[in-house]
Amino acid sequence: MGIILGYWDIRGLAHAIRLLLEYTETPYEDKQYGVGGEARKSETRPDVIQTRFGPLAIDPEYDISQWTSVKEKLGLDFPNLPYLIDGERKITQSNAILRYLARKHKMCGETEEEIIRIDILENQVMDFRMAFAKVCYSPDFEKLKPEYLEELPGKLKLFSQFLGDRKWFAGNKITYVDFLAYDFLDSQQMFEPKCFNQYKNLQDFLDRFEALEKISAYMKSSRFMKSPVFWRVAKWSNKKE
Ligand SMILES: N[C@@H](CCC(=O)N[C@@H](CS)C(=O)NCC(=O)O)C(=O)O
Repeated sequence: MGIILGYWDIRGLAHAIRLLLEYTETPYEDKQYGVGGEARKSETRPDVIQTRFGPLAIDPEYDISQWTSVKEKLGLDFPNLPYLIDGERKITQSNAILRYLARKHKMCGETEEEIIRIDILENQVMDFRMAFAKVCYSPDFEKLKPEYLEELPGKLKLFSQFLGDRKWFAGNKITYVDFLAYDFLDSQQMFEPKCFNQYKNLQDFLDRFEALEKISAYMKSSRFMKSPVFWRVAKWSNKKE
């Protein structure tokens, strides 16, 4: 049985994983859970799901039963999305999934310096994307957006300095954190198209990543999902564009 990646039918935390699966030419089933628009039928289904930026209240008009009806039945230690099932191996936590795939392809860094850089960037990207998601899911989105945009150049400057003149974030060899960084930086460019004008090395990094043979082929395929980045309750990129 091949690998199954389970996630909502959005880009979200699955994007970097899907990109890595494609880059490594790993056969996989992209199991996507949709959200229905019909009224809820079950009284027992929870109204709130826990997300990485806290509990997310689900409007009663949304039907998330495609996921909740199987959530506890998959044999996952900590049932969540995304999950990856590879035979007997059942993994949740997006970064654990990325590391699992990356270990198979020696994409976790080799030297101590590379590994430190990977550890830093993995966690830094998660912090930044959580801050971004909080803004995009907030009912105060219109108020928070200008503040976020004001702080964005400062955040990107740190990425730009960290990358320096390296080809990839850890060094000369591509590693799984490049997939995380690509996903986050690309979403920032979608949010603010001019954001890399003063950070040429970040723009070059995005271009280099997209020019990778397998990535470029994936981006041209019908499997590729540029958007929605977020769930339909978000205030930005909540539908396919
Ligand atoms: N730390 C986890 C966060 C997972 C998470 O928050 N998943 C959200 C979507 S981004 C979800 O809807 N999970 C389904 C659930 O809580 O039932 C990870 O990195 O995988």
